[in-house]
Amino acid sequence: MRRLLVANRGEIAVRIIRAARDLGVETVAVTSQADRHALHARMADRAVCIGPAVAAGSYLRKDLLLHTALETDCDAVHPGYGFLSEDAEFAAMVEREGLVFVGPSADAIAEMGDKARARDVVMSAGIPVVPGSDGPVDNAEAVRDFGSRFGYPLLLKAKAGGGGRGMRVVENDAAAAGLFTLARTEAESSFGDGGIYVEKYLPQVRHVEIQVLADNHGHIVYLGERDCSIQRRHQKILEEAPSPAINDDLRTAMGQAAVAVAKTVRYTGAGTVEFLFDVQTRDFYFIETNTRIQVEHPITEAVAGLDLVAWQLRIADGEHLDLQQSDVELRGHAIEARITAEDATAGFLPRPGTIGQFLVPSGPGVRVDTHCHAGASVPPYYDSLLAKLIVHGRDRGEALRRLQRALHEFHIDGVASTVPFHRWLAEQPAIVAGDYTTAYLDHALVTYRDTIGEPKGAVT
Ligand code: MV4
Repeated sequence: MRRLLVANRGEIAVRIIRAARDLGVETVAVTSQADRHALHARMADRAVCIGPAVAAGSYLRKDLLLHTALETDCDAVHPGYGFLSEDAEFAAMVEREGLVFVGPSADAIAEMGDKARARDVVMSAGIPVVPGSDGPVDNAEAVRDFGSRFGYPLLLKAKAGGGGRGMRVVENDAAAAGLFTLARTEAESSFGDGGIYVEKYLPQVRHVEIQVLADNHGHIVYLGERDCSIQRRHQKILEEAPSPAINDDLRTAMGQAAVAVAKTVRYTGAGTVEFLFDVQTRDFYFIETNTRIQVEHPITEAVAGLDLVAWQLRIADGEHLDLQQSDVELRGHAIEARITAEDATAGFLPRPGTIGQFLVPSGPGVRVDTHCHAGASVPPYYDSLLAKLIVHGRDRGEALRRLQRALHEFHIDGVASTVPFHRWLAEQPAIVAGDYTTAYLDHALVTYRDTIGEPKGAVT
């Protein structure tokens, strides 16, 4: 691989350019009109402006991306995360033009992209899934049947969804019809596919995902887990590796299950198998597989001592994994805080604009992945991620102290940021104790609003 098209923007584009450069691979960046002076455009060997600010006219334009890759004589395309990273058609288009798509095959993406089908495939491999419907359901009657068999609450999920998009909790029979219609129409408009499947809703769970790495020669390893339970409206806020709730036996069992899932679709590249961990029963259940590099990959890099993006490129270039499962050694503890341009004192409203001061933390065990700098513009067209603060320590206590230190060194003004919110969160007893579930943050946000005295009527 000599030259790589980076089909993304922001911090992940910067991240991919760095990994490529470390491997001696040249990079071509693409930008929208709004990103012409962005850091990723300045860092790449070449930058091509491909369209207007709106993603639909630029970063999502498969034809323009492919044309640019061919025009600049690239050998491969890295999609990053979001945008086209899990678009099987784009992967197929890239491969059809003789370029390498840095990710799994289009078939693997398609198979894991249908969340209902993924459940069936995984269930047939003997891996535990949440009790749920066999494939999509056609009407509310089927939902009520399921409710009478398995009990409420239930969760309606879009088969073309994922990441919590299009999920609806059904509390009882009476609510089934309305919510089914709502979920179906939302899925139809959001994903062009109204298919809905049903699962038993597990309220007291942790969201624990396993990182897998597979080469094109049949070698697969798992690299431990990440606990991503601290989410607001399915946007992850804080992630950590390892999970405070998982011991070695569970880690091995979930890791082996994740490798088995990867094998069902002959997975290649970096992938993440998501589970729910029921803290009461200590059972885990497969929920979905993400066929892309994830935002939170740096905490796995910190504890495993690997460069996952470099491995994506090396695997795409045909390299063999040079490590067996027995070589994988997870050391210490890492935590990531996602810093976004949102005002946590006003219901996390996005507040784009121009960055003024941008003082970044550093020192032992501190990493900041960002595309931002003083004077940079934060456009309103894309997600509001400003930076990822990743800390690593010998144990969870040291990682937490480092997180608190680094957050107090971090200063951003000119745009709103969630740094003040993260300073507060990092000191909350449940976070300090590592004792939280997916239900934690919604309640904690009520406390936060009281703490800062936000007007009660504000958008939550
Ligand atoms: C669930 C669940 C509970 N029960 N499925 C959220 C995103 C996607 N990865 C799957 N997710 C969940 N699926 C069942 N059957 C809980 C989550 C979940 C969650 C749900 C509500 C609020 C925050 C959450 C954070 C992580 C996972």
